[in-house]
Amino acid sequence: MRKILLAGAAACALALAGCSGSGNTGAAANKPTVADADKFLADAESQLGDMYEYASHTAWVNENFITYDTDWLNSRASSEVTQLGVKLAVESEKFKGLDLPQDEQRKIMKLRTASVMPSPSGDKKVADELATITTRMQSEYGAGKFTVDGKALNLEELSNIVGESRDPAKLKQVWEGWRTVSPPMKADYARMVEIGNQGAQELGFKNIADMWLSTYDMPPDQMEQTVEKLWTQVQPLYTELHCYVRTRLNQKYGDAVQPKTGPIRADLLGNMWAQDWSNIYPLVAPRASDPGYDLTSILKAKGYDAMKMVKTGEGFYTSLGFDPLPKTFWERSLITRPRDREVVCHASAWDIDNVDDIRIKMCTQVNAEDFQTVHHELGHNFYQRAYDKQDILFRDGANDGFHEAIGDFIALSVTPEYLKQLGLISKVPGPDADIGLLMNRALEKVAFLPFGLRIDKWRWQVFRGQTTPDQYNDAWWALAKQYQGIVPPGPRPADAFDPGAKFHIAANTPYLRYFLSYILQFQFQKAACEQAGWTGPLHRCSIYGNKEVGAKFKTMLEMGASKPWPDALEAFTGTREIDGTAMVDYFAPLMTYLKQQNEGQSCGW
Ligand code: X8Z
Ligand code: ZN
Repeated sequence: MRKILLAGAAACALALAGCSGSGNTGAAANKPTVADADKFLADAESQLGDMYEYASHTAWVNENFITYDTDWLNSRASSEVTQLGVKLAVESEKFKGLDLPQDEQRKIMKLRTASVMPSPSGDKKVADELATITTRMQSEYGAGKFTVDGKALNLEELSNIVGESRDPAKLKQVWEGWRTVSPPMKADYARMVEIGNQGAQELGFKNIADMWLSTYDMPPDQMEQTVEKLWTQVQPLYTELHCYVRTRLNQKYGDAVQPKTGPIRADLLGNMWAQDWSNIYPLVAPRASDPGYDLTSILKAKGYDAMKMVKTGEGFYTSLGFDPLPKTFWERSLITRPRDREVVCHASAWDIDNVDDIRIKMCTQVNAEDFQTVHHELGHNFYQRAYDKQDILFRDGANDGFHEAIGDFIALSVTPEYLKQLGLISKVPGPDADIGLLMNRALEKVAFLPFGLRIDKWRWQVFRGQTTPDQYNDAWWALAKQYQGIVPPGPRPADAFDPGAKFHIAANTPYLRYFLSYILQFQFQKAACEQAGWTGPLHRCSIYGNKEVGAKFKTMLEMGASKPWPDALEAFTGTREIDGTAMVDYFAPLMTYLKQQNEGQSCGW
């Protein structure tokens, strides 16, 4: 999701600066009353609504036409958003300790914790500097190119090579090439951290990590423990998948390229960041369990284009009882990469006016991965629309993991049965294809988990000062090895800043949300299929067309951020705990298969 935040150019959630503990406002003489708090919040929401709308238009233009001037405009708007947010957060401090209604306490808490990257209050110069830095990094990423065989290639083109090539030398060249985009960002990144930490500390947080972790309706250390619990639950599944994939890559490429033991070479996994391995499905497919179709080829063969993919995605949501997307969605969205200008192509969903001006911005390609991403982005839009009757500060996800999980949950219903209903395949493969189907999904979902975790593990270390700028790159790869069991294809240059070659670092978007989303979406799926009365294996369950489930789902979405996230989870699933068991159960038959296949191997790295 894309929404204008304090941080400036980049962001994905309605957000404002936090404020706690500084105690620097609120004159004792004029003790504020509950009525003052009501008025303050009403004014704050009105100002924020206006500011977000203005800054969203600016960011939209900037990201759709990256130029010197749109960077300038976006930096200015983003600085204004930051300054307003910090100011309001500081002002809200004076209502601390008042016996306010729960809603209002929650709104003040949202003001306190929603900032992604605050600057110190009352300092326009530093706010401008921060906004310039964040805009510049994002635009450098968006316009990034690397020349292969005399042709300057953009990220999609480079990613396509990483997805399709089986030539280790070519893979290494392209993988390393994309990472030449980010060294110029390193000094900016370090300065951003410096400013952001000052901002966070003024607002009463230890650092930005503490602030980011304070957005989950529990103390930050408890949230970190929750994340550890989840990782412990799913880690065994990842270790088995890693082991199995490593063996198959060894068989394909030989010991010199991919040894039988130890970590996996990152560029062999079919994705620029090794976060989604589904592109190497053909290399690792279970030998006797072929589903008999390849969604990318089918979409192409059936003449799907980007627009038809988005329309098909919309059709899923309307089948659940959601209203169709507004006409303006189709007029204002960017659905394919324009030929003649620089664009931030990383897929995003926008809510420009916080009501109905919802859009996506995506350089859609006709393939299975983008079919999934279309459902993902639309999930953001349908969520935004569902909570548009909430007050401004509650027009947000129950937590950011929920926002990311909506569309992915819907896409879990893209089963063979559903593809047959769409007329994309003529025959639904039988149970002997189950392991193949699950393998495909695991390459996307299970492979992602340690990646989803280690991105913010790195940032938390950086924000806490445990990793200094001279250690940025080494710490990045130490975590990649520790969690994902992957290594770069060769030594990294001294000036490398590989974190900046991942969108969410360059664009300053928190990442824990995706880890949480990959857990939550399976909880949603389990609950939805139970509601639908499904008794077969979960990976074969599609809720397409189920209006009853749709209505219940919508009830959760309409709550927005008005209640603590466990309330929202309970409304749809009946449980208040985020828990990895649903995901583990979903993949249980695959786990059995992987263990059999891995027998005799020494798994791990
Ligand atoms: O960034 C995204 C979405 C937009 S919120 C396309 N995702 C993460 C990524 O690409 O790194 C979805 C999966 C993880
Ligand atoms: Zn998203």
